[in-house]
Amino acid sequence: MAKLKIYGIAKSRAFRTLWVAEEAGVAFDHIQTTFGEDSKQPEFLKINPMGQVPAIEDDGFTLSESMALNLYIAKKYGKGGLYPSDLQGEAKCWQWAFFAATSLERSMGLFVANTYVLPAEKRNAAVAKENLEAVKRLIASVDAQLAKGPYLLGQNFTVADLCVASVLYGAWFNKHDFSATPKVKDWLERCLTRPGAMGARTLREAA
Ligand SMILES: N[C@@H](CCC(=O)N[C@@H](CS)C(=O)NCC(=O)O)C(=O)O
Repeated sequence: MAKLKIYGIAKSRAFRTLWVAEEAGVAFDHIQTTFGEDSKQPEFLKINPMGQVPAIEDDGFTLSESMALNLYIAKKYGKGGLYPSDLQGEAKCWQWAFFAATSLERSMGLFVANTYVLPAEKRNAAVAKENLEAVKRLIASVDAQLAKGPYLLGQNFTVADLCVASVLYGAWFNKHDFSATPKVKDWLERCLTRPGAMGARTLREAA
């Protein structure tokens, strides 16, 4: 069986894929495709026709979308409860993966775009403010969940934690003031200092 291939530099959303692969303990080849020209080349478009990273190739099977990659790799290769074995636990992982991608990441992206990324004349302060408030509310909902147990699904770290923590890491770790949500602050620290996360962080922070 061919080794799992992960496409995408660690500074991209491929950070998530590298982290989940480290957590699952699966051997992989890291192909450092950039999200510029590299990801628009015909060879890469065969892997991901959307021309985006991350993407994987797993023994002839191709997949893209970072949250789908997290769930697939955790389910296929994870051990020790990284991916719950019961349907309800599994569905909770889907819930947090969708939350991370469609609520948290969306609002974070709109805030960041309208605060730093867009040229000054294109930034919309009202959109930035509205989305910062949304992000705070979403983080507060994670904090409320963590009042019930040390991890999102209860006692143990799962791919649900990885989906949410990896989105928060991208733009917020070390920058956002988490003092209003101390459980999230503590949980993020625990998630992002796991050996699996440190492996992916080393790749990202050195890049
Ligand atoms: N929803 C996708 C978004 C992927 C995405 O936007 N990737 C960026 C890098 S982090 C990219 O490849 N951008 C280049 C482009 O969109 O052309 C996911 O979560 O994987």
